[in-house]
Amino acid sequence: MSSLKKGVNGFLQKVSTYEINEKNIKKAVKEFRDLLISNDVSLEVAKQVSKELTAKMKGKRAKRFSDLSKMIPEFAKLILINIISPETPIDVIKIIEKRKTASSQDIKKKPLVFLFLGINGTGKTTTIAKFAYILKKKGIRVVLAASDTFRSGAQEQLKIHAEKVGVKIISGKYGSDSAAVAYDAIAHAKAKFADVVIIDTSGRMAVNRDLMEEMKKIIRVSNPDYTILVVDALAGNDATSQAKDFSKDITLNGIILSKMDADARGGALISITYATQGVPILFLGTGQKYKDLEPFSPKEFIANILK
Ligand SMILES: Nc1nc2c(ncn2[C@@H]2O[C@H](COP(=O)(O)OP(=O)(O)OP(=O)(O)O)[C@@H](O)[C@H]2O)c(=O)[nH]1
Ligand SMILES: [Mg+2]
Repeated sequence: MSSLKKGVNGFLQKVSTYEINEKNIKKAVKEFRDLLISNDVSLEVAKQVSKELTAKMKGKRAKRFSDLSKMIPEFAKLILINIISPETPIDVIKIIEKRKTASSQDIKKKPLVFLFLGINGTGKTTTIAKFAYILKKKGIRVVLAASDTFRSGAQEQLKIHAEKVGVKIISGKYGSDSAAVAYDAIAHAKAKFADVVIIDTSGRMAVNRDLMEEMKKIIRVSNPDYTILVVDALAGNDATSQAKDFSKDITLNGIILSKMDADARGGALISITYATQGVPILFLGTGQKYKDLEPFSPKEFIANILK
């Protein structure tokens, strides 16, 4: 259990002894805000939550609540779900499956292109393998583009995954042009009527001008339908900063938060969509096995914390 969930449990137990009045509401909201902050929710979001919570509960001594432990979750749930929900949620699996059954030949001629990016070691390559595994199981034809031609071992790493999962891979030579590898993979997918191309890229920081220029070149050449940032839940608040920094420079269509299983605090994802002005979290990485990639549901996530 994450320390956020544990903390919320303890908090609710404590405020169950609080009679509902203005003074106690203020005290409890402040405690709730501190609990969020200590579990990697950004200061900005924690403040926003406490502001909205105070406004919603003000003057409400509703008889239907016996104490604050009943009242706070009811309002906090709505506020938090709203904060982590994107304006337009996307279900990429559904979109891919729909395309597969589309009758138009034109749609089938062009594969859907997914580009993965993020800083070093966040879990891009592993997440791509998991994503390919999900798609493969659904009978979707996938081509991987090993566009990390930079880090030694990266080509072999993706190759091993492609073999295990049973999908085609287009590789490149170390030091060669990443964009060209992506281009070749898309050309291959078109020729073979594959449904999806997933491009793996080398890790980079959003502040690295040269590598961001290279990323923009990959984007120009591959024209991805979905550009997906992978951030690591263990990075806590820094995952939010990374998402914010990348989203300033590049149009992101989705975010995947990896290593949720290893993250003790569990609050990192609450600030991400807010910080990127609405980029949806698509999946959570929950382990090192191929099956460990779960679609993200804001409602379920919050309901589970504020039970
Ligand atoms: N526990 C856990 N480990 C993960 C998860 N996702 C990835 N990892 C591990 O994180 C480490 C780095 O994963 P990679 O997929 O190589 O990361 P990357 O972003 O491709 O790294 P670079 O290409 O070097 O930038 C590996 O040991 C993975 O097994 C996850 O959801 N949970
Ligand atoms: Mg990698």
